[in-house]
Amino acid sequence: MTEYLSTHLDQYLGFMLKKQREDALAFLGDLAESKKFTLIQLFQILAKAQQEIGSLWAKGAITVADEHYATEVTQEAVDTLASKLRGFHREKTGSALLANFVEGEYHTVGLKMFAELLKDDGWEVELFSAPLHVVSLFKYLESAGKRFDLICCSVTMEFNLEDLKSILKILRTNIHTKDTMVLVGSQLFLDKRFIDLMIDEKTNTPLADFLAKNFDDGMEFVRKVGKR
Ligand code: B12
Repeated sequence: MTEYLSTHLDQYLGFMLKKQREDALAFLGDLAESKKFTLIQLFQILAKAQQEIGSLWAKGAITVADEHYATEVTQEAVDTLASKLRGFHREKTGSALLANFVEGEYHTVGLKMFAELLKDDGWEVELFSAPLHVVSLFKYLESAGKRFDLICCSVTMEFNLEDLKSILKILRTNIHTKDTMVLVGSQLFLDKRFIDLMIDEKTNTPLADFLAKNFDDGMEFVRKVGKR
């Protein structure tokens, strides 16, 4: 993150820690209206702020309630910023489904932000941040007669990786999804150990088409595969 962005990060964080929700949202609204920043840059500020909140919580410097407060503000900020900055696209880039497939995964802010980034890039997006069981997904695809060009999911907790791997194996073989591109995003992929785990050990093939450690990575991938 550039020094310029990190000053804004400190200010946003300051408002959240002082429980100044209105000021936090107004501050971000002004940044959006200045037209100096892209949506992805502003989301990077929010993501960094959330990660900082996590570190403060882990150190015992703030409470669980403080952390929940910050997350509520950030989720509201995602909607506010997206509605202020999203471009209009007559031509659709493609269709994407974003879902939290793992029942025990409660971290959903990254997926929500990525959904907005895709919309901003012209994708038709359906987001399911409450856990969506693959069986329900397949029933939905069948009854709606739908196919998506891209499926995105996210995982944060290491203990959810095995469940996610099983789900990706099912997506790879099911008639409704086997030809769909699959993108997984996670801060775990900052560590190569976790990237190496994301293969089907039986066939030695990757379980996803791309593993993103941040939004830039993810957008670079989707811009390559999107219908142009
Ligand atoms: C908010 C929060 C929660 C909230 C989540 C609410 C919600 N609706 O999401 C709640 C309270 C539920 C929660 C619970 C827990 N949490 Co928590 N949580 C956080 C916190 C503070 C912020 C998460 C967040 O909003 N990040 C902002 C997003 C944008 O960041 P991100 O998800 O990392 O996304 C980036 C990349 O991963 C990637 N990405 C993510 N998804 C996707 C998707 C796609 C498609 C793409 C392309 C990219 C992408 O791009 C993003 C930008 O770089 C983090 C701190 C942190 N470092 O993340 C801790 C953190 C993740 N939590 C942690 C822990 C320990 C827990 C609990 C176990 C606490 C407990 N004792 O109960 C539980 C586990 C719950 C579970 N089973 O999932 C630890 C995890 C440590 C670890 N790795 O083991 C962290 C790191 C805090 C800490 N420093 O210790 N948590």
